[in-house]
Amino acid sequence: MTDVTVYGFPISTYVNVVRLVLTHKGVPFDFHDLEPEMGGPRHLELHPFNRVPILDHAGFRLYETAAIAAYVDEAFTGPALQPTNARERARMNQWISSLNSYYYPYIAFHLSHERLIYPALGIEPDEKVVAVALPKIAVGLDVMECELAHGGGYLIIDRPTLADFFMLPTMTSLSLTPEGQAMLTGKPRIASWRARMEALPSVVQVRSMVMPHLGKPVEHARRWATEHRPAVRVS
Ligand SMILES: N[C@@H](CCC(=O)N[C@@H](CS)C(=O)NCC(=O)O)C(=O)O
Repeated sequence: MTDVTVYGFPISTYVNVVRLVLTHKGVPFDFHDLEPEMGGPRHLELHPFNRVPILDHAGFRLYETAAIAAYVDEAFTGPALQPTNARERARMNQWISSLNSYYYPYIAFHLSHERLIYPALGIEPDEKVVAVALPKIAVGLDVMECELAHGGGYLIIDRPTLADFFMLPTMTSLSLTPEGQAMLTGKPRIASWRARMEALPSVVQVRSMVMPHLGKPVEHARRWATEHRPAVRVS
């Protein structure tokens, strides 16, 4: 029995951040697959901005991954995932904000949608969108490779924090594209960090939930091609 439910679709990057955080904290939860209801009245009642994930804890509903992750860390026992030191906590929040602003948009919305999501639906990739993303992704990887020199094997301290769990699904998504594989070559600290993260029992458990869905078409994503495909400027 559990009073925690995560709503989302199975391969969603942000949904998997929440599943990782809950699993690492040892919090049992149900997963409600919203794929058939995405954009419909039931989904919009849960999330007025038409996104996922949504968390329900005993009737307390929350959306926005950063809010959910901090709530889960504070509302449940299990390993603390936010440093108490003000500077370390600030760095963790800097990573979460950077993921939202500089990594996820170019890696997910640009590269992974064009290379993985649209082709699985028979939609032609837009090479201009990919071309715009690649230099932005390269900057992000350089920053991460450099920052990993200072931590104790993880992004902030010598154990995983929310920052590591925010970054992992997006970096995995990158590694599934040919361009991502090429860009990740020659980034030894990122490779060690990914190997360390992948060895965590919580990550192994969540990965087994996601694997059966990889490569399968995400039907509601057909709408993304017209609704929120990045507009690129051709110079
Ligand atoms: N700011 C939101 C972003 C969530 C988000 O963009 N989720 C994606 C999946 S990874 C989504 O809902 N996509 C569905 C859609 O755009 O139709 C958060 O942090 O939770």
